This record gives sequence, C-alpha cells and structure tokens, in this order.
Amino acid sequence: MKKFIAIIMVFALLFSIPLFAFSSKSTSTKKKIVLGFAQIGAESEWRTANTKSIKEAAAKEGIILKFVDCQQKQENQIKAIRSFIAQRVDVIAFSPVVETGWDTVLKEAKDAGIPVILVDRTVKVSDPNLYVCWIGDDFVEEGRKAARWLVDYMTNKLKWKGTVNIAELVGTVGSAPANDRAKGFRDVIKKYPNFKIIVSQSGDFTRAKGKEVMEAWLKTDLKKKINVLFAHNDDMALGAIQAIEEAGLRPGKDIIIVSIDAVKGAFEAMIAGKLNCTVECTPLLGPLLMKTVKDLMSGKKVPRKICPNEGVFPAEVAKKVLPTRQY
Ligand code: GYE
Repeated sequence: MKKFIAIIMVFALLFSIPLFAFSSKSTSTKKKIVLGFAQIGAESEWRTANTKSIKEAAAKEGIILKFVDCQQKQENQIKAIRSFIAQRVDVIAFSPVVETGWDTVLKEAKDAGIPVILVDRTVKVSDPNLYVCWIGDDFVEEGRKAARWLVDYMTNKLKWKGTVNIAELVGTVGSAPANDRAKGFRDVIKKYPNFKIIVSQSGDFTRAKGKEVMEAWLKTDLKKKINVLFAHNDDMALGAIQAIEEAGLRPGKDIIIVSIDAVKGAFEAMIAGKLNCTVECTPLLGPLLMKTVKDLMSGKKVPRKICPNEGVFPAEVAKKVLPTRQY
C-alpha cells in the first residue's frame, strides 16, 4: 500500500510541474490591450506635454500604444483612425483637431465594434453614441476664468477708467477650445460694457502665428488702441510678446496679457513681467485615459465626461508656483 501511495505521489509531482509551468506561462502571455491614438500634432508646449503624458502612461500600464502624429490635419486623423480599424486595435482614442466632420469615420469604428474615446478636444456629431466618452478640460470655464481675472485686474488693481480695448488671438478655427474659450470669455465680459473686443484673429495655437498676427496688428492704428491681449493659449501669447517688444511696447504693462494653458514658458514670462496671468488647462491626461481604457476593456461602465480640476495663476504667484509645475 505504502509503495502504491509513493508511486501515485511521484506521478502527481511529475504531472503537476508541467501543469504549473503552463499556468504561469498563460498569465505572462495574457493578451495586452492595443490602443490606437491619433494625436493632433506638436503645435504647442501643451501638446508636447500631452503626448509625453499619454506615452508614459501607456508604458506604465502595459498598454500597447500605436501613436500617430497627424500634423494638425483632420484628413491625417481620419486616415490614422481608418488604419487603426484595419489593424483591429482594441480601443481608439484621438484628440479631434476640429469639432465637425467626424460622423463617417466614427460610424466606421462603431460598425467594426471598436470603442472610441475623445481626449482633450470634443466633436459635434449627429449621434452621441459614436463615441464612448470624452476626457478633457472645461474650455468654456477656462474662457470665463480668463475674463473674470481680467475684469478684476483692470477694475480693482489698475483702477482703469474708460474703455478696455481687447485683442483676441483665437486658437485653431473650428476647434473646441477656440470655440469654447471665445464663448466663455464673452459670457463674462458682456456684463461689463466698457470691455470691448476690438479685433479677433486666429493664430492657430502656435507661437509663430501668434507673433505674425500681433506684428500685423501693431503695424496699423491698433497699436495705439490695444490695451489687452487675450490669447487662447500660452504659445500664441509668447509669440505675441516678441512682436510687442519688437514694436517698442512693453508686454505686461503697455498691453496687459492673459492666456490659457499654464505651461512653464508662461510662468517664465510672468516672472519676467511680460505676461500677467495664465489659466490652467492640464495636458496630463495620460493616466486618466489608460484607466478608462482598462475599465472599458474589463466591461466596467465609464463616465461620459471626465474633466480634471484647474487653477488660475496670476503673475504675483508665478515664482512660487513654477517649481511645482509638471509641464
Ligand atoms: O490649449 C493648446 C493646444 O486642445 C486644449 O491645444 C488643447 C489646446 C491647448 O495646442 O495649447
């Protein structure tokens, strides 16, 4: 009997080793999630930080990221999404350069059974079920915050009397942040009749374009009129600052400047006294995106809208806050 038990034990051992080896192998080769991401481009400091956040978070979470830089062109984003569908990725995420024109390609993704997450910017589509959710910042509120800071600064700090003539550098035409920031800003200043937008033009969210547009304005009689610049992002404000200096004016003094994003470059300009305020818009959306992707893949219900909290940083706090900034 003892001998019989011993033989059984030997057999059990012999079989259990390969069994164990197999089971541990099966967990290590567990299929990784594949995420396709169609990024807008590399138009600003904000975008660079956003791309870095997405790449780092994917690596950290063990998600295979297929990343395409679409050079600020909608047609390139549509092409990238179609190639993700052809490759049968698990999830598609993208930051839509403009709001409209996505119905067809999103329908193709839906028909292929691939969920789509919007990151950063939003879309206007006929059927809201063409995407699962949107992870991004509240652009309307950012515009309101910029305007509230401005009204307070001009009225209470500078004790400004008379009209405040505002020049507006608009982001990419047709993009959600350009549309929404313009709206939020106007929502607030319309209550103060002495605040007037006297000129408004797109600088496409880039430093070079921001400079070019401001240069052109300052060659006209606007040079004597503009009291304030509201730029839809920091990069355009930083470009405009160069143009203002080259035209012999003092940015931050002769022209009061408020912009949006709160990138490090804006803090440096505030410390140098050339920018007066920046409103935060966080690009660090990578961890939220990866969490949402994982939740989706494990069948959890994800919230339709995910918005991080954001601050306002006037020049007075720039020196203290800069060392704590992550982008
Ligand atoms: O403000 C700007 C970038 O979509 C919120 O895009 C983003 C904007 C950001 O180019 O700097």
